[in-house]
Amino acid sequence: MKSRRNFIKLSALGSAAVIGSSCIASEKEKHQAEAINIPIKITKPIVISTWNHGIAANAGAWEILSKGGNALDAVEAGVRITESDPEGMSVGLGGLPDREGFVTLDACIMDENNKCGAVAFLQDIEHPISVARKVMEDTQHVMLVGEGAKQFALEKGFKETNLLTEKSKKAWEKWKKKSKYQPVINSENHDTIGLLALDEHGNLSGACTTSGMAFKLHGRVGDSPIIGAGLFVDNEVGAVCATGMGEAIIRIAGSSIVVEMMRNGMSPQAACKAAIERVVKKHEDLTNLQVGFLALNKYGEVGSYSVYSGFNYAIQSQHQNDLIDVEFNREWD
Ligand code: SD4
Repeated sequence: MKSRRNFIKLSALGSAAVIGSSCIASEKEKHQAEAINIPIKITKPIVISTWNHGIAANAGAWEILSKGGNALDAVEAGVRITESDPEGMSVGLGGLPDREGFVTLDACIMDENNKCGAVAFLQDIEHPISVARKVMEDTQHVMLVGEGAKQFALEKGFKETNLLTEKSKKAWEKWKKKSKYQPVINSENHDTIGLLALDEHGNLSGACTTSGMAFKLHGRVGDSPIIGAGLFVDNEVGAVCATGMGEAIIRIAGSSIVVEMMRNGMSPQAACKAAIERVVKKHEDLTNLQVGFLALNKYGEVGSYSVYSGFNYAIQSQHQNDLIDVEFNREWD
């Protein structure tokens, strides 16, 4: 897939907002400005999310954010749209199954108070993100998995749903003929959805939800439900989500290190790039090893970087509604 460093304008909503590292001031300058009470330009509310399906998800989140709603409600509402889309074969309903033919889902959510909830290896429930939120709000735990997560969801009133669509079943049957165990990423330009929002009140939240790698081993869990890997939010600093080969993201505690790099003064763009450079450095064999990070800081500045070309994200604010191709370390052949 060839890279396009341009971005696609989805609608003209007035003057362009500042994107990525090219904006306003360094962290140090901002802190100095804050200390002497110089107002800092903050882009809020704003929502960003991974891949093409982020456009529809952002629109759902924007419904809430634009009316002064909170980031937590917005991130949940946004990714629920992707979870319900049977055409998306990497999230929720219609997700590609594991190699035994089971659709197993991973999701997590995190709010501005470092509260978080997650589910992993969850089956037959259309909205794992909402189950993750219930884990966060109604239990003393952070993560529930497998049968326990499903039982919890049913107790909370979620309905059992067959998530394996005819289209995904056919794709699995085709795959079974060769049964080549090769994780599939960057496929058809839509994958895990990670969505981050900064609301009008200046609070950040994030959500991440996926059916994981297509035709994975039964029981495999990726980075997406793991707080600090697939998602991390610190309201003092920023929010980060990841997409791509979950194992590589977990190995470097991906999203949390991007947040820490921003805490230490890096722009979202520089922090995502540095984390990708770490992924590259730590893996000898980069064949098919796509990883992308997407970051939003508390000033509403955005950054993103990936190992290979082909990753993009959607952004929506009062100033823009765009799909942006991400900078990368190398070309996808
Ligand atoms: C996983 N990170 O399960 C997910 C898959 C993904 O883009 O994000 N693909 O490893």
